[in-house]
Amino acid sequence: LLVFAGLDSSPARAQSPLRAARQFTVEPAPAVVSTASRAVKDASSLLAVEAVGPFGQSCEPVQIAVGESTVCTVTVTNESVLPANVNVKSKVSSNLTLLSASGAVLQNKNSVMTTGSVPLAARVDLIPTITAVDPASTPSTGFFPLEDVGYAAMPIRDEQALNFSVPAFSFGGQTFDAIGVVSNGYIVLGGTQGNKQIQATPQSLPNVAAPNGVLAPYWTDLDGSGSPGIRLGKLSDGAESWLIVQWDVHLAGDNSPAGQRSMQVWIGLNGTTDVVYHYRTPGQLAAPGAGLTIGAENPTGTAGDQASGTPASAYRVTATPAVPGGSLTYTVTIAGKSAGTGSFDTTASSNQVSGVTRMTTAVAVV
Ligand SMILES: [Ca+2]
Repeated sequence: LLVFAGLDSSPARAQSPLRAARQFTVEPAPAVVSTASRAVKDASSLLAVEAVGPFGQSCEPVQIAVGESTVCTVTVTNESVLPANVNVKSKVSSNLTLLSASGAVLQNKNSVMTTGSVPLAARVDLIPTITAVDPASTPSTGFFPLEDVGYAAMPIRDEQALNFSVPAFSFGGQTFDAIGVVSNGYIVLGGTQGNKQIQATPQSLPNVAAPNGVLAPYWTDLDGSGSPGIRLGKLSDGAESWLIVQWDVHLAGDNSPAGQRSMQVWIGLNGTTDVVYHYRTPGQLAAPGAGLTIGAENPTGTAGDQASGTPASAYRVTATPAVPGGSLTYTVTIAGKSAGTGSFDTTASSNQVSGVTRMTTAVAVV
């Protein structure tokens, strides 16, 4: 038995054995907030930058009288995915004098430095993993046709994305409240910002080139024109609710029955990573000529996973959260020696970055 509520239209009452196992309440679907297509130019670059940083410092206050003191704080964080050994040193201009340091060692009245190279742990990425699962182990026990419960299809063209504001959901410890649904069989977490995120050629995941942050139940060259398109639904079983994205599209250039492709992404709205892919015809989908990726990728495109072959079952995507890289902080107390403009200067070097990173904070003595 299915329970329906919150719909204006009267939904069909058809049931399949697959769906008899669970009762769902039907809720209003999110609406399209924007669309993007390959016709729209996008100048932004989405490549991830790997570096040791941010490197920051500040002094409080930045103006002192002769004989008064100020406290400066230096922080260096390893944002690379490799461990880094970092050397940091600071010095003051001649009208300032160092009184004390915490977290670093005074060399003399003008300079302070870390004790040798300080090892900073690598940043760990959000890492998605995809696993084939028995559809019967999932909440819907299989593909749950949203048209059966009254959700209308939204047309989608070839090479197009529909962006939706959606109820907040968690993926690998990050929260998203928008998705971009691309006609080529994948979702972009957070929504698409331009045409670089609409790609007909599936990537081998991970790939730092756009699109990144993809949930791809069936990424290949697909076309929604002349097909129903996209349905978005929200179903609840009373205890949990799910956002469901459904594609009813076709292989580019083949709107025959053999070219039809219908798949769903179920996203649990429960504060944890809960993502499942379903197919209307599992095991019967010939591999498309344009290639096929069934997988998931993190928002920076630096970690991802994919299944091999054509969909033979349902898939579950899990994700381990990112862990920030190690950081070091030291503070120094500086006194004003003579009136004039002065500065607190810090340099940082690392075995992961060539050259030296430099930062200067002006400290005025009045
Ligand atoms: Ca990518």
